[in-house]
Amino acid sequence: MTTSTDPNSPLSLALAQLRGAADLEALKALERDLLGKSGPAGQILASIPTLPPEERKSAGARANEIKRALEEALSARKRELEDVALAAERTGGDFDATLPPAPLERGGLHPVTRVVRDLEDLFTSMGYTILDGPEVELDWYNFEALNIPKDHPARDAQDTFYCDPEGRVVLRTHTSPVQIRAMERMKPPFRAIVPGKVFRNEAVDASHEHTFHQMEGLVVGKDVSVGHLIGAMKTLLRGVFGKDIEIRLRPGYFPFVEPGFELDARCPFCSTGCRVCKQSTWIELLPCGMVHPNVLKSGGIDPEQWTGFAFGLGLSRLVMLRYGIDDVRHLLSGDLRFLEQF
Ligand code: FA5
Repeated sequence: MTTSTDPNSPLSLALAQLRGAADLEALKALERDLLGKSGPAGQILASIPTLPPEERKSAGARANEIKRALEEALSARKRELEDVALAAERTGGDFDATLPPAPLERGGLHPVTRVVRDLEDLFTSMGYTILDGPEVELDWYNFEALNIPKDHPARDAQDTFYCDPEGRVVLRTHTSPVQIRAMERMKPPFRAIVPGKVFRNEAVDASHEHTFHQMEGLVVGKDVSVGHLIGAMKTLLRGVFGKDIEIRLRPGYFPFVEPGFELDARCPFCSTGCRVCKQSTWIELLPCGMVHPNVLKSGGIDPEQWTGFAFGLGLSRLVMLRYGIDDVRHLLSGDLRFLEQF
């Protein structure tokens, strides 16, 4: 703020001096001179007792205006000089404003995010909807509605973090509860995938985390069959590994599918056996199956009219396979040395 347009007024001269201060030292000296008793505001204040009473008020206001203008100019110049000093310090004292700036450090996408985005692109291109569901889930959705009543032995396979003493609320142990939520919300026919975080209260090692990612898939329609399931799984693997991958189905037990399968994929890294496939040439990858009629009923869908398939991809393990990561615990470690590699 300037309060005078006369370039030779004491205020204009003082402002010009402040703006032209060569360094912080000089600025400090100017502050002493210009904002002290002998500065333009100080002089007006000193003259007030000698003025006629009717002029004193306006003289006081003018002195305050000048003081404010000088303080603003002082702190603006101080900021400029500090920036210059800082830049000089950073460049070893030789600050050259004409040099190009140091390159910005760029972040990267987390490997799980990369794989999720690729899978989302792949599945949306096939007409699938992407769904989300709560990580803190009701026991009903996580277990009961999926045909896993209380005391069912299948609960033991998914060590659960309970959130309340009655056991009504849990951290979801898999993405399958979103099957029921999807059925409640969407009218068949529909196809959906659900990438998300899940939690299990289990001993942690190189292939087991307490918090990891899965991706559920659910298709409900007329006459949906195991053939459709196999076709979808082959497309998924082609999308992830960029080539056709041989698969095989073994029987697998999950109370919410019937029949249930464990889908193994031919190892994408070898033909005779390697460390990744534990010398077997097969990798256990994808539990899946035909949706159990009880589950359709829990979701409000008539199993006489509709059938469906579901799969529960171990996303964290797939990410490890794709990027050759040897320990699942790296994924959520937040260790920049790991993350910077992607
Ligand atoms: C399930 O969670 C079922 N909901 C999958 C399913 C969905 C079956 C739909 C049928 C139909 P399972 O407990 O096997 O199944 O876990 C699925 C995958 O999650 C496993 O194959 C494995 O890749 C991964 N997984 C399981 N536990 C861990 C863990 N502690 N750390 C990292 N990945 C894990």
